[in-house]
This record gives sequence, structure tokens and C-alpha cells, in this order.
Amino acid sequence: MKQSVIIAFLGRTQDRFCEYNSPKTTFEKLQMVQQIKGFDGVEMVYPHETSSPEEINGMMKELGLNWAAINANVKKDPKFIPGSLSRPIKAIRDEAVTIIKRAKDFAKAVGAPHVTCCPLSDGYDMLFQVDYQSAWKNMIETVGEAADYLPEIPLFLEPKYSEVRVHCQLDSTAKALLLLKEVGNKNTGITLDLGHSLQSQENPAQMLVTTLESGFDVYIHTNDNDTKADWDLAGGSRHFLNYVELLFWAKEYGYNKYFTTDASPRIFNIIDFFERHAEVSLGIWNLVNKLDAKKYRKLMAEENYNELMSLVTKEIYRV
Ligand SMILES: [Mn+2]
Repeated sequence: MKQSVIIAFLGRTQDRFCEYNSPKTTFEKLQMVQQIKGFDGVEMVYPHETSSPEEINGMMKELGLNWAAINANVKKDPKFIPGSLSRPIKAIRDEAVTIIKRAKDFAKAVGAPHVTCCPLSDGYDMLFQVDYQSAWKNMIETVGEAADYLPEIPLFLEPKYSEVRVHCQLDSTAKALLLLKEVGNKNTGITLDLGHSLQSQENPAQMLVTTLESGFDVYIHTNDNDTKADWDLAGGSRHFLNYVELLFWAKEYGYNKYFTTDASPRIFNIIDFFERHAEVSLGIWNLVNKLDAKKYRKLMAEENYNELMSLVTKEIYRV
């Protein structure tokens, strides 16, 4: 199991009420990744954490770290705060597409495998706020243009139900999958964030399988929450069995990308928080690798629910 982290969570984070931890340079964040037992991969935000590809790759090599993904941020810049890829103003949409294209250039230059983008500011707060027709058409067009550029660097889209808009445009894995089907570019995929999927009232494992069976790739973000908001808790702290089931099916499909931690330490010690996340994630991965998947799938085919529940009790919960 390859584990990585979105390094933005190693610096200062904030919510509506508080700021947590101290600001850090990209190099300081990378030094922290190196200290966290279980992590050797990095997801870095473009353009806010990047400098020249040469300088960043020098840091990565010096610290012996590997690339999980480049995260194209199309929400943080003040002009993107009310939205970017779906906005009615073409100049803003074009600027957002350009950021994704430049993120792909950066990924290629540093040797990162793909770009992921979570268009959180696209959506709406009130009813009668946006024109759903133009918003959907704009999204198909902008994502299509970004996907077509530099096809050797695939583009992954990350859906989420809520935040920063009250209702995000890509509010579920299913909606993002529908968008990718409309775009029709095979060099695309879904960034399946376990917590986002839970917040959308989905089953993450089922959405992994649905996406892959629909012919689109998947990149996994790990965390947990209470399903009401995207709290970015440590993995397994609320939805242990969902995490086990997701990794069970990831293994069935031969998932070989990084499992990237999208979790926020907030009041917890940063290193301890991520080490506990890495530990439970690896523990679940090792557990899943001990399960006889053929036996489980045979019982599913036979609709033997009682025996399956017994196996979950004995082999997964182990009580
Ligand atoms: Mn995520």
C-alpha cells in the first residue's frame, strides 16, 4: 500500500472560526511528510505550493519522496471564489481551464502521474441563483478542454456534496461520472474521496466499482466524517467497515495508485494524527489482503447473506 498526503494539511488550516497550526513553506511541509511513518507520497497544490519544476523536484529528490498527484486549485484565487469552471463569464472559465493546463504542464515536468481538480466553488447557495442549463454546459466544455490538453497527464475530477458552495455542482460521484460520460475523454477519472462519498449518502466501495465498470479511472482520497459535513477525520474513526469494504474492492480491481490522505489534523498533533491514519489504513489494507475474496464473492453470488455477515463479524470486526 502506497500512502501519501495532501501537504496543504501540514501547514496552517482554517475554518470559519479558528486557525490551526503554523504556516509552513513547501519545503517544510515536505520535510514533515518524510517524518510521518507510513507516508512517502505527496499531493501538492498548483499553483499555491509550487515554484519551478526544477526547484520542487530538487526538494522531492533530496527528501526521497514520490508523486501521488498534482492538485489544480481553481477555487482559491479571489476571482474564483464564486465559481470557476461553470461560471457564465467566459474569461473566468478560460482562466480556470488555463490553471488546469498549467498544472498538467507542471505534472509532466516533475513526473507526477496525474492532475486532480476539485471544483468546490462551482455550484450555488440559493435556489434561483444559477442557470443550471448554462452551468452544466459550461462544465462539460471546460472540463473537456482541460481533459483534451496533454492527454498523457490524465485529469481526475473530485466531487463533493457541499462546501464551499452550499450545493456543489458535482454533488456526488454519480454526477461527476455523468459529466465525464458527457465529456467523453478516456484520459479522465474520478478522485473518489471516501468522506465526500459518505457525505453524498453514497457507498464509497460501490462508487469505486461503478466508476471503474463505466470505463473511467479512480484515484482514492482517504479520511472519515460524520456524513453531515466533510470533517476530514482520520480514517476508520467513524466508518471502519466502509473503509474495509472500499479497500476490499480496490484490491479486487488491482488499484496501484497512492492512497492519498485528505484529512485535517486541526486540534490533534500533526505527526501523531497522520501516523494514526497511516497505521489504521495499512492495518485495514493488510486485513483485506488476508481475506479470501473468492469466498466472499461466491457467497454474494449465492446470496448467502447470513454467512457473509458471520464472516464480517469473525474476520473483519473479529469479535
Ligand atoms: Mn479529497
